[in-house]
Amino acid sequence: MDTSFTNSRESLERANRVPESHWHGLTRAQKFRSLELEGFVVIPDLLSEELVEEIREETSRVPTTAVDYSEHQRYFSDVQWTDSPHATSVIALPATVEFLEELLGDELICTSCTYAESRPGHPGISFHTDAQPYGNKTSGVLTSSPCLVRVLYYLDDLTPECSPFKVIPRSHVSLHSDANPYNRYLRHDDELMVTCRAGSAVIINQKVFHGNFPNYSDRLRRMLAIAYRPTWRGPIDDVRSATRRRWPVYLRPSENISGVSTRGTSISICRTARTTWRSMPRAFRLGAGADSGDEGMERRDSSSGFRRTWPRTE
Ligand SMILES: O=C(O)CCC(=O)C(=O)O
Ligand SMILES: [Fe+2]
Repeated sequence: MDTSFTNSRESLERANRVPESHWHGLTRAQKFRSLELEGFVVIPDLLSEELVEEIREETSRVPTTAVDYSEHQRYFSDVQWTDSPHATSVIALPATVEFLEELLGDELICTSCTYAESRPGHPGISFHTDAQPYGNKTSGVLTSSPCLVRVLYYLDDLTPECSPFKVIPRSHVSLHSDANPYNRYLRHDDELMVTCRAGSAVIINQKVFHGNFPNYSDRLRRMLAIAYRPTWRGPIDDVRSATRRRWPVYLRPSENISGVSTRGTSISICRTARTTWRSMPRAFRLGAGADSGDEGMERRDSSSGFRRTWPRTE
């Protein structure tokens, strides 16, 4: 029985990789299809280099906490309550908000804004889902909405050695008990390795099994993760509205949520967010346009040597 809890360096070379060029030039419909059917999509170059640099600077000041399994994987929740205007502005990033509003057909509620650091020596995050089934309270009531997407903005280049993202496409639609959201896996025959440049984002359905590979590089790998749900699909319990906080002009506490809970707050993005955002300094704006080109890709099944194409064409 293989009881290793990290992916070996050699195994990374055999990983099924999605060529970065695949994500450039996808139409919006193809992006929706990827997110809905495969459970994830990569949107390249959403944040400009200047904005990424500002966010790195702001998040270098937040007090991260290590996870129980490694000193090298660290988190800080609720970035929006710190003095981090650039990082907070990303919650209302027009390109993402427009994309998600169309995807979900509703106004958005932001349910979390988290910073994560995978330092050199990080062993990787095993496959898991961010979905918390009804009744589970370990991650707080906000993760209990049955319809949640997370936008994982990468602040450093993801390369095979520097904790690339990993995902099991379509795992979010499985009805099998293997897809029990409490399961964890180190590897899976259908897993994909996803690399991308700093400033790009991976958007996931919270139910898809995903994680990251180890950081065998000598550099930091940082991420700003922002979760959203459509307004109508609330969590299982009331959420406290954060009325006594100071709010940036483009955000406001959610008005449709009342009552008290022990944890968390929700944030609505004002209808005017996009115009306000556009009048912000240049550094806040989108990065340069992405290259186009929609190349197919090949993947190698590491166990059999059998080559398949991805994405699937059926
Ligand atoms: O670091 C990543 O790419 C994924 C992180 C993740 O899965 C999480 O924080 O829940
Ligand atoms: Fe996750």
